[in-house]
Amino acid sequence: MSIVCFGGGIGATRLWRSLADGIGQESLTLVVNTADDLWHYGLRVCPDIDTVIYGLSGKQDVERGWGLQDESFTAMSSLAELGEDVWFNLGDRDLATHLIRTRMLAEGRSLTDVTSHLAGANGVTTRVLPMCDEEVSTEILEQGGDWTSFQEFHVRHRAEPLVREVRYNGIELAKSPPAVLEALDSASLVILGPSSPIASILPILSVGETRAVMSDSRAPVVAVTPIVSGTPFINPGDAHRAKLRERLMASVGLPHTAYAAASLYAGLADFFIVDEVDETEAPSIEGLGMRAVVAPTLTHINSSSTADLVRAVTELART
Ligand code: FO1
Repeated sequence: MSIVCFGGGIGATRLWRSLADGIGQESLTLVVNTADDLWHYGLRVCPDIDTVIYGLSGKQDVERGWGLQDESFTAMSSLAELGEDVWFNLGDRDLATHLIRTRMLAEGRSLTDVTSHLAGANGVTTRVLPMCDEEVSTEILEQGGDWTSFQEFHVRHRAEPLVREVRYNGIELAKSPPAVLEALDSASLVILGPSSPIASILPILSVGETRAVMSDSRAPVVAVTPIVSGTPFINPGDAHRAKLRERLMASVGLPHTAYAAASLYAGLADFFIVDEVDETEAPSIEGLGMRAVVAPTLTHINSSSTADLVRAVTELART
């Protein structure tokens, strides 16, 4: 069984780890959003790619949700001592990843090659592919403000401002990497992971012919809801990410509901996995032309549900 998974960082990685444990890392190909990426002090930082690699390697600081365990921020403190406005924190161990990536890109290697190297260096055998090798940057037009980079909106402004518009700068020049298209051709299942639809899934679907090839492939497409109503936030990061999702959904006139997320995948997803607490939305989701599958999706809150979610997903590969 070969499963191709589309997703962003933290939310998706929780499901990828469960799937890797359930069916084996070698059965998964992860296509990761790179529209969150940024240049920071001359280093190329790829938050979603690094979150996926760190998460699968077991080195991720799960509490923080990004970066590495046992991390220190000495370099950041030194920058602050020199009068810098430090708003985006790169840990001392995390810096090694960005130094290697920046050097390899400067040598002319593709982001696909760099990512494969970094996954291997971290002992990750799952294929981790960037959505494209070209630079794409999500930008946010804040209410009463200017166009802001995604990370400045998300981290510096804490996703507080209302959002008027979102754009993916450079998306028109982005091409679907051959490795992504080959993975889709041989997939027995495609999963749209529980990530922010607008910040993480739609950028991937907007690259080149990725969406068309996915539609034409015989593999069923399963979307896993990124939104579960009434979710207890186990850490401030989850509340922050929920606010980010909500602001971005509102920018396209959508409420922060499972049905609204499903509506963004109409015409593409064959199945939509909705959490048990939102079971009442299942009939309206089916009205979008996709089968609603009710399953526990908050595996990070009650890990006992992990096996049920993995089973629900993998059973769809056999349909
Ligand atoms: N998120 C924060 O809220 N504050 C940070 O200072 C921060 C730094 C950071 C550095 C590397 C990295 O890979 C991720 C980092 N993140 C930080 C998380 C990041 O904003 C998110 O992982 C995604 O971009 C949004 O899902």
